[in-house]
Amino acid sequence: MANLQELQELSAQVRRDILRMVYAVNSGHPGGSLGCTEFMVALYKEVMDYSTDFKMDGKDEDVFILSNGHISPLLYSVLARTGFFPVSELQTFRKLNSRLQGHPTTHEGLPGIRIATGSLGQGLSAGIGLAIAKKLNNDSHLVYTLQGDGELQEGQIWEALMYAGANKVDNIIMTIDANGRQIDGDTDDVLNLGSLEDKLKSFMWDVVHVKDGNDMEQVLAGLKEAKSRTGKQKPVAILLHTEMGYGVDFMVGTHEWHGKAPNAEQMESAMNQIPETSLKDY
Ligand SMILES: Cc1ncc(C[n+]2csc(CCOP(=O)(O)OP(=O)(O)O)c2C)c(N)n1
Ligand SMILES: [Mg+2]
Repeated sequence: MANLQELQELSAQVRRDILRMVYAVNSGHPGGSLGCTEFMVALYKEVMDYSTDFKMDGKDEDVFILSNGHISPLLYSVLARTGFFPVSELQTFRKLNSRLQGHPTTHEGLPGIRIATGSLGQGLSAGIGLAIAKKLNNDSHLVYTLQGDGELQEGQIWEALMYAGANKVDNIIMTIDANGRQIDGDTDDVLNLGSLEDKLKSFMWDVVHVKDGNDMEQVLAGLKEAKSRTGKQKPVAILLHTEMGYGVDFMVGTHEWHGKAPNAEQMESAMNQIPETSLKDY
């Protein structure tokens, strides 16, 4: 178990990784990656039970699916820094023949990746299938997924939500990155999602709120609460309220950094705002 300060230090180093990866190739998605950093660090450092000796079938361990695959820089950094592959491999992000493609893929064999994601809307269905397989195998571990809020506009999500609720798939925890933003603007303007809590409850899901998804203590408490609600005949959702671009002053308050790399001047400013930690840059 890491203490709060260690988790915050790792979060800072992960944020540097995200920015350095995206800047190096002048492409990628910093906004959502920075916003979900506390969540992913908490999940992999404190919550999930898994082995870094990677097995594709995920049997007898907790599994995670990044359904909003565009925030791959965050996943790659956390996987590397929890021991799935060398941290130095982060420098291959988005390069030809790299195992770290722009969106996670499986055929390059990167440890920690069990499904190709990035075509939005699919990860929840796969997660529900995995959760049902766990029940059939008498495997009491959990399945975790992360969805973007804009991603929820995909029709397949609602079919999956309906299925899991009706079939009492109570060993899955789906987290929604409720940042209120997506590629083209605010979710309220692009396609208003209404009350997600009401919608989820009407689909027979249990709902946990994390008011500030960039506050490590709140994220840890929310994940703990969600875990305690599994096994009770309902799938569990976490509404994680985050800030897109969190940690870099000019990246917050807008959707503009959803999928854009900083220029040299902006990068210098961002790096000054998040100094290198004792964990060291890759
Ligand atoms: C099926 C599909 N349609 C469109 C896209 C293009 N796309 C990539 S990210 C994105 C916006 C997603 O919004 P959200 O899930 O809220 O992610 P955030 O911008 O908050 O990171 C879109 C439309 C895609 N990847 N897959
Ligand atoms: Mg969003």
